[in-house]
Amino acid sequence: MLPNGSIAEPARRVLLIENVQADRYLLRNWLQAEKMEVYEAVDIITGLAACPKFQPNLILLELRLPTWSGYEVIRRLKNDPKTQSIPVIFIADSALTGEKAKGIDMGAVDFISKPFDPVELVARVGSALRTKALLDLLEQRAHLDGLTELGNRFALRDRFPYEWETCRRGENPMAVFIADLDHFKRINDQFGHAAGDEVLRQAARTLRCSVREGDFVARYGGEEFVVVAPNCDLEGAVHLAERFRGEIADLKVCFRNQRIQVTCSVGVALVSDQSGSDALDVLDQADQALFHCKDAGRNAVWV
Ligand code: GH3
Ligand code: MG
Ligand code: MG
Ligand code: MG
Repeated sequence: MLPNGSIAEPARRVLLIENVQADRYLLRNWLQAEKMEVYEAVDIITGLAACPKFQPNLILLELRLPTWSGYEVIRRLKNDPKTQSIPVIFIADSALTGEKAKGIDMGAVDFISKPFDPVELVARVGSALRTKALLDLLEQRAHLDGLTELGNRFALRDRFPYEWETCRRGENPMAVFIADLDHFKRINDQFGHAAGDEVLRQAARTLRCSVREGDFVARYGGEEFVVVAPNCDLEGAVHLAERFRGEIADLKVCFRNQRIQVTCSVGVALVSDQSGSDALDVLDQADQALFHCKDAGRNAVWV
């Protein structure tokens, strides 16, 4: 998003999968003339292999490829989490209306027909790229907490199972922390809600800077943050939790000439061989550990 609120120019990377050389040549030239970055692939295998590096914003796909049918390609693209959000425009035979309907039904956003009309091609590709940019922005916003710009619960819900599975497969431990600001209500009552917001922002920034690379921080609730730390054993978890606690306690938030101090309590749960329990159980364990901290007087860590 630009400062004036409008959407920035969408990224324009187009993966062109077309086995007919003459068509590929035409399409590439028209798209490049519109300042689009084009990656050409002669078949679907080469096309898919290029995706991780090229990161296309759109796939322009010939339906009549020799190996798999175009429908099979669309089905595979839409079933793979890594490619399913990339819009597909397919190249259809203008005589076959059933073909066009089927491609759209299977998840393609649009089609272009042969013989190509370059003006129409550029308009359809441009429109799909703008929609894709908007969807990406929405997706990003939907996973961000508006106040602290940390991930929100949706982000945590998406990330948690992935990290957990990765650690389990490698038989590595993982630690989950819930850090809850102590007596935060008093801060709001004493300094006002805007000051409370500033404390939340700075506490979030402190946590984000304090975690290791590869750890994940989310705002879990009002004044509660969750940290997911893959490859972290008991000793590492205690060390990290103490670091969070200490850095929040050292934080001095200046707001309208007032200095505000805050502490936090950190509940920790370890995931080692958690067969049978799920993500919610682990957060629940961290929450119970947090309860012990509060019970023991706050500004504390409990595993
Ligand atoms: P404890 O030590 O037991 O955690 O006490 P606490 O006061 O921190 O906890 P409590 O759950 O009683 O109160 C949390 C407060 O956080 C109440 C709520 O108004 C405040 N809060 C939640 N979200 C926000 C926010 O976005 N901004 C501000 N300023 N305050 C918030
Ligand atoms: Mg709380
Ligand atoms: Mg609290
Ligand atoms: Mg509370």
